[in-house]
Amino acid sequence: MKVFVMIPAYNEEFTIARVIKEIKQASRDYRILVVDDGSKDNTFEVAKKAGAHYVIKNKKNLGLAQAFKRGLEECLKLKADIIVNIDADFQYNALEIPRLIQPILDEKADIVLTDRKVLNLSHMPFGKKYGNLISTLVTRFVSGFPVRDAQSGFRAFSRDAALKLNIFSDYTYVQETIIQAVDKKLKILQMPCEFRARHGKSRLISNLFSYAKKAGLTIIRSFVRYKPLKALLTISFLPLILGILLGLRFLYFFLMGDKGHVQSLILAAILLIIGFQIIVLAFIADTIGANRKVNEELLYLQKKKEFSK
Ligand SMILES: Nc1nc2c(ncn2[C@@H]2O[C@H](COP(=O)(O)OP(=O)(O)O)[C@@H](O)[C@H]2O)c(=O)[nH]1
Ligand SMILES: [Mg+2]
Repeated sequence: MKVFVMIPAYNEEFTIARVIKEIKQASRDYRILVVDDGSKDNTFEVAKKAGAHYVIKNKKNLGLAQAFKRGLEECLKLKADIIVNIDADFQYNALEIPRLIQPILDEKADIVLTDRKVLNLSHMPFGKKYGNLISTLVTRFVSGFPVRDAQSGFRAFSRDAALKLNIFSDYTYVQETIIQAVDKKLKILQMPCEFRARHGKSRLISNLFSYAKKAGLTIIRSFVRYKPLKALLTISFLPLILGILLGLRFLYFFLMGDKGHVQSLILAAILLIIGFQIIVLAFIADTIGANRKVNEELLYLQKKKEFSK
């Protein structure tokens, strides 16, 4: 079994060597791949010197999700059987990797996620803690999977799961991969993990509002992409219910002999038309979704062949 540990990194010269050292401590057999995403510091050189087996560099900063995608593809090309993703900032404990990959080795899971138990972390600021919680709850609603920590980057994937996942976002892959994995009926397990305090500022989150905006948009797009029927039918509820209530109100007055309230009748009609149109859109989107499924299956077969052993 070839285990690859990949590390997406952006300006992490101060911590990447420690992460690599810890991975080697966990096992000398793990292959280490660093994706330096156009760092402006010496991440690339430091990673090489620390003994990473493969260090690839994007000329330009393409964003974490694209670096993650490239990392997965490189590991697949290098014939990985299991791919572990760990961050470059030494927040996760690499000594936990053997425990993380065990369910995949035992063929009990396709993906293993970790739970940092953010609410119990004294070193995580209040805003980030609750931002994490909200994002996890939204991902839970969208995916229908009881995820406990949707933002944890410490994860393990079987080769087959890595072949099946397609990343579209530029910014963050964490929620998108969960929503997709559920859609693809992959077996997901979760386990608690250690999460240390960060040295230096977050490279991903400059401020919580911009994170909420970007991650929120990614989640909504994944929702509409993977669950078009559920997403659009949910949206259609609002105009439909308002339209029905207004219509009933008009009917009540009408039956009581009051011939007024024409404005609410017009508004009710508009709301009902909007609601029904969204339902029609939902079915069109669902049909397009069926096409996406066929395309993704073809892509999976193609990748499997291309990256085959
Ligand atoms: N490849 C790549 N990695 C990034 C980028 N931004 C952040 N990272 C890495 O993603 C991981 C998580 O980022 P981090 O700043 O720790 O986010 P936080 O822990 O959620 O605050 C770290 O390993 C970062 O080096 C980026 O633009 N590209
Ligand atoms: Mg971090």
